[in-house]
Amino acid sequence: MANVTIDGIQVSVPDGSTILQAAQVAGVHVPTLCYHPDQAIKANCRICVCEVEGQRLLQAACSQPVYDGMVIKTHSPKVIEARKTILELILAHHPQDCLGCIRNQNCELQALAEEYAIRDNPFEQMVRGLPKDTSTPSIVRDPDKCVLCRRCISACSVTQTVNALGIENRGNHAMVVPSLGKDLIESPCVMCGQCIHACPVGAISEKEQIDEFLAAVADPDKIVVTQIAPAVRTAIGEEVGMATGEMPMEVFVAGLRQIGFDYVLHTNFTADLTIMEEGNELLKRLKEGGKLPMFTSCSPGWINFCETFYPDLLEHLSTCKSPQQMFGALVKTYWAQKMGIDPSKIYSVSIMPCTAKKFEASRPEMKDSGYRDVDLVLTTREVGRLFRMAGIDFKTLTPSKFDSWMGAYTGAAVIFGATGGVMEAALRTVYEVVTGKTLEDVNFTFARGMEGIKEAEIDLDGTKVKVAIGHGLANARKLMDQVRAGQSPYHFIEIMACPGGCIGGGGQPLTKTNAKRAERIDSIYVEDESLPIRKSHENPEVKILYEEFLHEPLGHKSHELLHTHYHP
Ligand code: HC0
Repeated sequence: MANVTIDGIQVSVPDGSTILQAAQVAGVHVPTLCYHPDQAIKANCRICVCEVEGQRLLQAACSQPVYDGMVIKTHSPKVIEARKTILELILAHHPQDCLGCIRNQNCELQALAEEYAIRDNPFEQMVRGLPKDTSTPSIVRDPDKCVLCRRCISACSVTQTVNALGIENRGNHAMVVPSLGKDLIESPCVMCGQCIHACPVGAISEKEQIDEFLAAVADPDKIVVTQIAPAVRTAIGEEVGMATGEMPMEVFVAGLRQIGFDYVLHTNFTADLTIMEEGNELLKRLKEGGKLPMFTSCSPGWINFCETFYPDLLEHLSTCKSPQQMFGALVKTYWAQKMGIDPSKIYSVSIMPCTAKKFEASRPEMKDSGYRDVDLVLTTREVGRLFRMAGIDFKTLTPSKFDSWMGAYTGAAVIFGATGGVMEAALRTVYEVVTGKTLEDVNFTFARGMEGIKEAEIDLDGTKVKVAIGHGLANARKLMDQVRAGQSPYHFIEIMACPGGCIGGGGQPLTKTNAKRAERIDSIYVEDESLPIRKSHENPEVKILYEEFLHEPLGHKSHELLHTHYHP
């Protein structure tokens, strides 16, 4: 242990701790910018510099290890002057358009400028005037705003092993650029949006489509219908001043009606439907000798990753469309018929935790209903903005129920939002289908939690099925390399592109920590346990859908509307 003194406070910390870690133990705030709690230390911004007694040069708190007897000043006049100069230099290269920036009031650089009372910048403004990269349907890059912290590069290369971003040139000319091309669309970017969570400023953001939504709501010829992804409710409250998980579902629904949706339905309905189709597909492959292991196919960042890096393994993917796209295909066919609504008037908007969902909805083949199946995808953050714009007071809002025919859901659908949830939901159904017995304890706890790869062997009355779960694409890569090498022991693998699953999706309220992801996951399982039905095959509206329209899982209509193919 090392005994150190920080701003007069004595603390004892493990050997090898950094000044920043020791400051955290002492309860002393040291500002940071390039530092990210989930990433390796970069120490390139120098905002965290501190004064160490006996040393001439200021030291970066994020990288400098402490030693026994070290005396540190985190806010001496010399330190404050250095931090102000660093900030002024960064701001001299940064556009001063905070009012119109997507990160206004949620920007680490803006917060630092306020913290250090930066007013008149003595350095001349030298913004480069680089064009925005709007080449993907999901993510926008504004290179002028980049502060070169490299957090996006770390998220993309280490967390996701995608390597779509790199650094070009050195010194004043250094730039974060898409690899292999000029624009992001030419790079291997899978559009997961983890770089957005990592970015401290507005240099990378979702492709905001609030104006398209407002135009649709204002159009009297459009019937605006929404679906809400399983992971959204747990986090939407964070956008409007509530705690994680605090927003009750029916209050959320009431809020959506307030901002102009004509009908509020649920992706959870098609999550239950996915289990019916995917569970039966797995059983068919097990019985008839199809490609195994079978991979889940609902996370579009994961699909992009598989298509880009493992095109030789595409046949392992379930042919099921994601619940978002199953919903899109059904809302303009089955639901329109049932409601007596002209499908050409339906404007189908999904609310998703995911930036890659915007890309998925725009895939040319996603129009099996005869129309664009999903017209618009809004992220959780965009809906948060719409709620704030509408000035909704969620404390006084009268709760409202989902609309019929595609609004009912079970606990199994709710848990899709967390890593392991699709697997657990599938097992709840597959067990009962295979054994014909009632599953008394529906909790497959091996599937839960933030461990990168989880696995188990499930006994289905004598039939042993080996399953694995990976979240975050670095973990997916490990599982995929095993499959490619012919060494995978599994029959069924769930992959979600984002750490924690969809609760950590690129469109969720910004977060940097696994602690926040775990909190969202906890709230998902609380909701699951609170529901009267927790098995997908018991969803009453899904039963009606099969009776009246689809007739059977993997049947002709299902193949037409609910299944797809992938592109190498
Ligand atoms: Fe997900 Fe989904 S669970 S991918 O994470 O399967 O985004 O929440 O909407 O479609 O249902 C995201 C979340 C979904 C889909 C569902 C799946």
